[in-house]
Amino acid sequence: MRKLAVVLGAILALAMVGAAFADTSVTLNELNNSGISGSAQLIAKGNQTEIIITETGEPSDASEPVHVHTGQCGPTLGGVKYPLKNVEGGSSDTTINASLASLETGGFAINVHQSAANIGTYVACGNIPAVSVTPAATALPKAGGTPVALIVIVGGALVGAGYALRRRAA
Ligand SMILES: [Cu+2]
Repeated sequence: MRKLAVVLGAILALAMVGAAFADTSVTLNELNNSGISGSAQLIAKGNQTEIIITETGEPSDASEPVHVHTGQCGPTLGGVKYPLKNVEGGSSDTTINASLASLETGGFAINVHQSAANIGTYVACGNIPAVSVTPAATALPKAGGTPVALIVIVGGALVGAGYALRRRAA
């Protein structure tokens, strides 16, 4: 029973670590009374990131340009860094040539425009949050988005705990 608990704990811990590093959710907030809001899921894929946008309130015939911009939503929003596929029918799915870590600096936002003709009208925007990563984790390669250092630390701690339990049981 104890061994089973340790194994289940290890699986749960690794799943939690993986979830914390493997993707990010960005809330897209309504702008200019557009009635449009939603979210973007950023999924780490090595040197690439898949960005899946889901919106509510988009007019059925709309095709909204959307980009990763430099800066943050509001007065500091900068230029287009990575174009994404237009949001149509409330969704957009694009894989860009940038790692998730390179986007999580606090210097990028996802901005949705009303249309190609009304590119200057913003309908929704969300800031990509900054994520602080420990130096040890950044120095090592990642396995499926999970820093190897964390797997080693968590795995080592759990193996140690299991060994202690076995010794106590013997
Ligand atoms: Cu834009």
